Amino acid sequence: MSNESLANLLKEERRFAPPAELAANANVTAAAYEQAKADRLGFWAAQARRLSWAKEPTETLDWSNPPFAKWFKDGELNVAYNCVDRHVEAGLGDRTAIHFEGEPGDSRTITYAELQREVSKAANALTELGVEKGDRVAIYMPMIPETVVAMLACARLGAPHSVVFGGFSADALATRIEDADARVVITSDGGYRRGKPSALKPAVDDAVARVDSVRHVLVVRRTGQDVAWTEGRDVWWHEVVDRQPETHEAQPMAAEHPLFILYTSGTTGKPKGILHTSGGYLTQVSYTHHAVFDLKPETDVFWCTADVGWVTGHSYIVYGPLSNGATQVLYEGTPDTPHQGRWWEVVQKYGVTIFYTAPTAIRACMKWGDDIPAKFDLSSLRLLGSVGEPINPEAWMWYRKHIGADKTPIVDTWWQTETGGIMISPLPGVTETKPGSAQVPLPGISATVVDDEANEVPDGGGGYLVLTEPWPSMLRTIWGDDQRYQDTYWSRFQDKYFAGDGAKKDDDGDIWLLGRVDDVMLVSGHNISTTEVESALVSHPKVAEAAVVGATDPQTTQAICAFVILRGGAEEVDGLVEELRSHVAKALGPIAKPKRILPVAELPKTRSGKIMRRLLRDVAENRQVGDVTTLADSTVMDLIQAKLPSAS
Ligand code: 6R9
Repeated sequence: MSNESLANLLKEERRFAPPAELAANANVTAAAYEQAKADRLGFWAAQARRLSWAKEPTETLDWSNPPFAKWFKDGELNVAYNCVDRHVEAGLGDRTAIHFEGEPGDSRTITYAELQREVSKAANALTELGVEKGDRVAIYMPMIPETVVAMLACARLGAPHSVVFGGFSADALATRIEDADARVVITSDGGYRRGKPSALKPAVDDAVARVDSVRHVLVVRRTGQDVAWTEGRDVWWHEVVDRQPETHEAQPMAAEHPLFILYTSGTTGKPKGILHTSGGYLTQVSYTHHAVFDLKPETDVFWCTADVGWVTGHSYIVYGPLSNGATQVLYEGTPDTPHQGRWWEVVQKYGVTIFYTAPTAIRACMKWGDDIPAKFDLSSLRLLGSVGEPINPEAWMWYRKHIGADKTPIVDTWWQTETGGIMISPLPGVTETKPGSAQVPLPGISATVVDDEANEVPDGGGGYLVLTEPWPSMLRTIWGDDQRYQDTYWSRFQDKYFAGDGAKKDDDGDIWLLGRVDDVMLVSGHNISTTEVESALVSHPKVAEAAVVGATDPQTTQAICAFVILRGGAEEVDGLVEELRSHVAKALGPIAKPKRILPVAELPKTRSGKIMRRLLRDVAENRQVGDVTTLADSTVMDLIQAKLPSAS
């Protein structure tokens, strides 16, 4: 296989230096790279001291049985104590922890002192329901404060939580409850989505009926809609939590005590229960939140728009920000309810200073038009972040210009459910940023790009992203399946962690992520990245979004087939498809010219916003479309197929 085409496609020359003021006051400077390089374990041992330990660890890493890592193994701490109580003990009880904004417009402000009381009551309630250290608790909730409280209450008791995204079906929930053998499920009657109450309890009733491990279902009343009730099993949160004592003594846990299981959807096979533990996980999410977002807890208002059902919500809504004593926004609903400026209205209302979202959302905002954010005062913003997919350079430029007033730095953060915390990202006070690149492994993180034979590629080369040293917030295993953990992540390139992403290094050695390797195309002997062709398409003024797949082709092995969403409802005019094909050929070279381009109204996405190219490949190859259960909107595929003149 040739990797050079992967390496030499897109040339991005734009550079953005950190704003001088931010650089001068940055939490982390270039010295951190040097310190970590000189003594990686010493660096992480120092970061662990950001936390409050009941027993300080003396050993940083035990890697005697790779790939099974133990970080800070003789240390003891309580994660919830670190996220809540210690801030109250430090006199910060009156600081706002959460500005909650419900979709219908209701709002609540919760201070750290209130959060401490709520978490203590919830921990007492779970204890009354029989939850003990080590028991698993499933959480199936909307984006409301009780969700955060429930997670912290579990952490406080050492009962690993398994948060299942509220948009998942009863089926998906049942599989996950069963795999983790959860004893209690915490849910709500429903949540508000797209302007109306959306029920959650029926899916729980359905799922719990199919498994036998669940003893209790704890139900938060959010929407007030009718719910079916199983006496003895179901209990209302307000009945059992509200009457509990407001104090609870947090017990220290061993650093390697399991904190949570989070299932990754995965495109094939049974979902993988990614296991994260306490001390190393909290160290890395706390450090990365401080370093990458330059958080000043006294003055910043942080907002991560992810759902807590995804790892981004775990690490950068719950554990990272709260361990740092941050003030943050928690928003329940969708970005376009009741209007397409809702997010910017929330930024204006709370004076959000740091905003973290996904490329899919940025592209949606581009599609809705520049005039929408322009109606709001976004001048409080000083830092923007991106996560979840490669961000197309044009989306990056739009984000900076229309949300960031052409001056805020953007941190493009690469990481995974498995890595637990951010791994590759610019540092906002240090790195000269490049649109579309996550650029550099963080201090203390060892990442590189290798070829098929596991050799590191030179600058300018392309191949596979690997992590070459263990890191504190790494997954410890796949729940109940050590073998699958080894096979999936540690067998392809001997002792290196294989992330499953294609990547290249540019001439400066900076890393560019090129999408999942399953999505890389092989065209006439050249590996071509779907990400790069998509970015070339999105750089055309008429294109808002693009998804590219390789379809089997008798002449060229695979032929590039693109699905595009036109911008601002642009009309599909004669000659536009031809213009777009030439545009890609001009940007990337003739080899990357799509054979077919099909304008569509929507693209198939997972519920966390990642494009599901597998389904588009089915369409492009004229096959029956495969499993659509993880799609956010399963009607999208019908729309796309209806547009096809003939699928050949
Ligand atoms: C945090 C999260 C992980 C996969 C990952 C990669 C893609 C995430 C990215 C990115 C390019 C970025 N990904 N961030 N690709 N640039 N900044 O999204 O976790 O849901 O497990 O997905 O997402 O393909 O391997 P998860």
